[in-house]
Amino acid sequence: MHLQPPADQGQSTPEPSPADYAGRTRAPWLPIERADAARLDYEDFLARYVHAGRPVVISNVASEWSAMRQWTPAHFKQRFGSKPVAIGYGRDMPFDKFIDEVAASSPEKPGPYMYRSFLHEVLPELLPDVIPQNKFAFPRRYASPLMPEKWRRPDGYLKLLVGGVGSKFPVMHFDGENAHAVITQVYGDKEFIVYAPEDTPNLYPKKFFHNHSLIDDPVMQDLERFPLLARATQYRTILNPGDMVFVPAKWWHVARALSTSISVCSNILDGSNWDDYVEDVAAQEAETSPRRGKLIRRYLKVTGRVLGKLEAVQHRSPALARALLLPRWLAPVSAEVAPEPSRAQLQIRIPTS
Ligand SMILES: O=C(O)CCC(=O)C(=O)O
Repeated sequence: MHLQPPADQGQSTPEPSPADYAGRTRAPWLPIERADAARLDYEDFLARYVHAGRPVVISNVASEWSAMRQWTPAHFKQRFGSKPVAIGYGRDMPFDKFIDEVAASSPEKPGPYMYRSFLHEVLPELLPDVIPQNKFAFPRRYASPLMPEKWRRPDGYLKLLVGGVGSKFPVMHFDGENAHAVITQVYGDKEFIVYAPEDTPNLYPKKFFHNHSLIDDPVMQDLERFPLLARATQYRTILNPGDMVFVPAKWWHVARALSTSISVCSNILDGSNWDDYVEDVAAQEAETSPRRGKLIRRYLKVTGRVLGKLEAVQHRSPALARALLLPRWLAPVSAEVAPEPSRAQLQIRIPTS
């Protein structure tokens, strides 16, 4: 799907000087559609974006979070001191040292970008700061008690993303498990770029990590090395505090901090991305045991059908669904019946293997 740009939603992104990029071409881009949380009904969000596979930026999603008032680099430094945190794969650092490097980051010499710190595992102290749940980021089927424990993620893999100006998420990619992604900006500003799945042949996927792209910079493009990139349609936005971008399954994405930036990211799973989720998870399991892969596929297919039926009842008659206690068992179809996760639930340890 290539999207029509909304007429009145252009934004300009501060760009590095072209002189720094000899031989590179500045990419044309279209804005990602925008909506305001107060004017977007949750059911419309599901129909217009989640089930239509269409990205959107929703503003003012998190005004009640204490994170919006408290989270700053100085706050993290003071609160966590030298506690070790995961920055990237196999790379831990004391939090205070990391924050110093974030402060020293510049477009010419970008510092580290934190993208592997899952809140439940490393920073559970931060969980109360992101309650009440941003309803548009609700993890849906990931939170259902019918999900096998190994794949239950009541938090949708909630994690912290922090970087200084010029730093960026290390690779353009789409999320594993065919998950939808949601990134909510808490502090500072971040440029966010997405490409539709239809552009995959133009985005140079890596051979063994087919959801990672070889493209090093989608803004100042190396068209000699990546000529097909000129055919791809880039969508771009700037996330400001309180903005959340919804990135549908299989949409490529990458982000770059325009100032010191703090955000949280999580994933959504529901009927719209279930079938390929099942195939992804079954293939993962089959790598160690083909028999287990088959069993998991069968189990998840049945679970998907059951959840689909229960969700349909809830969609048609929320009152009946409530009487049948369905909201306890499934991913809610409406935020009005979405259970607010209790603190106890938020403190459970999410199994990682
Ligand atoms: O840095 C970002 O906002 C991108 C996050 C992301 O894509 C991810 O964690 O998978």
